[in-house]
Amino acid sequence: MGSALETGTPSFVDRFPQEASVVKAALTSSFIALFLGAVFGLIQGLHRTDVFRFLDSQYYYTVLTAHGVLMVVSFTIFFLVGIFTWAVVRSLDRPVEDIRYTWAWYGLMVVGTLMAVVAILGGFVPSTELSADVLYTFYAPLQAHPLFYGGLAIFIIGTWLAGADWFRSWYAWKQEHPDERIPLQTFMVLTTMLMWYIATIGIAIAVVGFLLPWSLGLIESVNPLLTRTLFWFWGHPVVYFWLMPAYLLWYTVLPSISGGRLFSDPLARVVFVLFLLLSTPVGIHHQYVDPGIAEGFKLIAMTNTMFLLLPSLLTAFTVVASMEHGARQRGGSGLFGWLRALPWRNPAFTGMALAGLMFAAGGFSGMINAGMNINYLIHNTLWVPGHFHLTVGTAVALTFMAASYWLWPQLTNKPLFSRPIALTQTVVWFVGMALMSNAMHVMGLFGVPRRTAEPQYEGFEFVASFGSITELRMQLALGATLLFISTVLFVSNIALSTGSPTRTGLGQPLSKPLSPAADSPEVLDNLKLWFGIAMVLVVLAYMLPLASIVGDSGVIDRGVSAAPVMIDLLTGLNPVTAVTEA
Ligand code: HAS
Ligand code: CU
Repeated sequence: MGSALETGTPSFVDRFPQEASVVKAALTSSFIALFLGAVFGLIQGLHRTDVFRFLDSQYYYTVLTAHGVLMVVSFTIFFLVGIFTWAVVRSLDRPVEDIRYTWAWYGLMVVGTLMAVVAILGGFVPSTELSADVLYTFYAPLQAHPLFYGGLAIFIIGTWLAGADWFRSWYAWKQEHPDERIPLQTFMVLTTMLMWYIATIGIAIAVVGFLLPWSLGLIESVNPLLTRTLFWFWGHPVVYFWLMPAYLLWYTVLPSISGGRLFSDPLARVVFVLFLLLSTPVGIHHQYVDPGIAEGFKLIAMTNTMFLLLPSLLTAFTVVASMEHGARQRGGSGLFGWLRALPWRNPAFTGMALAGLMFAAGGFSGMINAGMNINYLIHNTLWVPGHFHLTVGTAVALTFMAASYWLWPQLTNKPLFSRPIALTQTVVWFVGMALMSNAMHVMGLFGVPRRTAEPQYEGFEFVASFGSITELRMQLALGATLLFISTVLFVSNIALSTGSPTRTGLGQPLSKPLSPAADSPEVLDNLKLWFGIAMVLVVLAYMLPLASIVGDSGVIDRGVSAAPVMIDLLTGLNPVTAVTEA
């Protein structure tokens, strides 16, 4: 540590070298996944727009699965475990309890990923038994090789153990600081992990109880509606598992980068508690068109989803207020004039601000998805990929890249290779995504389907009128190409930073919130209470729909099951006839 103080603030690696190695390993895994995912993304974007076809259409699902899984399972979650480890160690200001344990869960996640990726890539080699062309929404009836499900299970167990690692650190810290509030970053990590433990119950049952035994041939058939419902039980909260590390960065790092302070620590805590409570009991909003789930349950999911907008709207307010505070500290003034005083030349800032801006649009398309009646218009169209490329593909991905420009030097003691390239990269991402997601949303409204290699509707022409499908296809392909270029710029900038001359003291201190935790009631830090309420809400939202699905399939004796009667009362619908009619 001694020499580190010579040139400035000690960085994370000066203070916690062993933990910095794990964080670096996790981020490196994440960036490798990002790069590979981007290669598949480009192939697929050019293929479905018919601009250039690298492969036969029979491989489209293999490419799409590789793109989806590498991006939303590997890239996002490896980044999450890296950033959460950093956040817990930094905010508790203590090393992990046992670094071998930390490496063990990271190792499990790597093994799980490799198994799943081998199974997916097997799809390119028809002579092998391997294939997992099941998309990242891997519910039945599509079936993958057991290696894929096994890999996923091991990966998820790795994340559970990672969560236990962070709880363990917090517990040890608490023994020494019995009267203190949980540091904000640790609070965010712990509430997110509680949400994750609840959410993964669904996917664990789906994978271990049904999909894996089915693909091993141990059971002959599965109930597709049941595995879909269990999938979405997890498949919605997982989107907040991707988003929460970005929120953590927006709340705790972005204000400092903007030159100011977080507006309110208590409000940030409220937001994370709301996500813990509301993330899971909404999954049925992905199943509005599924027959076999009574309308009343869909209505409940829709209502919960609308409540779930609240923490993001609160975030928009708090984060922008903190940015404005920073800008005014830097001399900005006027109603909107302060925007000019923000540090737009700093790639970490610009990336996160542009990510936030796009999230505003992604949030609005989410509200449209969530409306039960209007969902029928856009479900299974290209609109939905348009939505999630703004949310996970920009709010999350661009924030992660921007934050890496800030964090990576503090993990390695090596300055970033090039700030101008980094700045260009964030802007290229923004422009590429603006084109691609705009085209996707509009094409979705025209009814162009998602998840297909052959959606062309017209032949490819070089002259295309503005707003025609052909023009939109070109817009999509151009956007996809820019996104690929942006990814290459990002990954190579980070890779080249490793070779730059070593320095010490690259630490970037974080500012304190304007309104500290002490301003809020202590009950906010009562994790057991929030976890308990969250469990109750999940049981309320899912018990009856699951009971009716299981009951209809005959697993539960209808004679003793109260579910159909209660469903009748709740919805005025007879679920059994509802199923047969649908
Ligand atoms: Fe979603 C489908 C509803 C958020 C991801 N979503 C998907 C799928 C994915 C996904 C991957 O109700 C496709 C799944 C599949 O393959 O089938 N989504 C919502 C709603 C929200 C939402 C209501 N989604 C997300 C997030 C995701 C994500 C976050 C990933 C990270 N989504 C749906 C529905 C479907 C769906 C339906 C099913 C569609 C179908 O039919 O298949 C909300 O959480 C959104 C709330 C967000 C806001 C925006 C707040 C704005 C902020 C910005 C602040 C500005 C800043 C910058 C910081 C209300 C916080 C300022 C800058 C300056 C310069 C000042
Ligand atoms: Cu959802």
